[in-house]
Amino acid sequence: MTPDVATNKREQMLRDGFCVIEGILSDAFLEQLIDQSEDLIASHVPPPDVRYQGQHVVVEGKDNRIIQEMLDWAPARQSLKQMGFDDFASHGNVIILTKDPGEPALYWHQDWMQWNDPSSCTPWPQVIFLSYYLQDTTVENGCLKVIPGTHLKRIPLHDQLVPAHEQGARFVADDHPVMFSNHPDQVDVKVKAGSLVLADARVLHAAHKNLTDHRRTLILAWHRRPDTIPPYWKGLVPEVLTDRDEGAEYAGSRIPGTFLE
Ligand SMILES: O=C(O)CCC(=O)C(=O)O
Ligand SMILES: [Fe+2]
Repeated sequence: MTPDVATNKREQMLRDGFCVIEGILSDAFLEQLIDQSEDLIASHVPPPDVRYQGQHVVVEGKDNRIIQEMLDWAPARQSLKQMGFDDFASHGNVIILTKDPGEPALYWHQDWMQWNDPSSCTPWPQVIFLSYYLQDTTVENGCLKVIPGTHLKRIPLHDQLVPAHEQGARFVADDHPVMFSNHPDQVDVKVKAGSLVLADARVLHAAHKNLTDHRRTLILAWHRRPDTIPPYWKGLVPEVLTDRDEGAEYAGSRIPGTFLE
């Protein structure tokens, strides 16, 4: 990545809440990840409540050499570094998420779990996911869709959603008119196998149904950075952040409150 491209990607992360870095995995490592994920999936029984996310296999890097190699993947770390994101550290594990042929869409949601904390207002990302897609993705096989800018700006959809995952969304009917809707501002994130999608935990995202005959797999790794102002940030720092009580305990919440304008 040239320095200009890296700056553009960072700006896209800050403005839109996501970006794509193409061709990050070598063909050989992509093959290894496909084989490894197929093995892990074969010995896994997905609980019924995660059907909108697919298999949902959680794997610790310390238990799996290939997964650890993915978490340490030098081209990805290098890209993060060029973007000024080198202070993001992985949680040490991944989630393998799939859509098998015929499987339903994933509902609209965001994954930020600290909406009572003023750090919800950072104009830069604090928690991101890195998703490696192991197949080309299209609208037909269940690609990701994102509504740009919703990590920082409330839209009417925010107030119509059932809260994500275990907080309710896993239990909605698959014809829910809001959770599985199309939105006029959504972007379909169609990528080539071996690409990396970065997204801010706060951005609204979902995934299409898989209408094809082939499994679509991604390996997602959560990453977090320290509660500091990133060195690249030259803009104003919101007062709620400078006033934030570092010693305070902020009760977790998946529901955006007053910190999402
Ligand atoms: O399946 C996908 O493409 C996205 C998965 C996701 O966002 C999630 O499981 O929270
Ligand atoms: Fe998500």
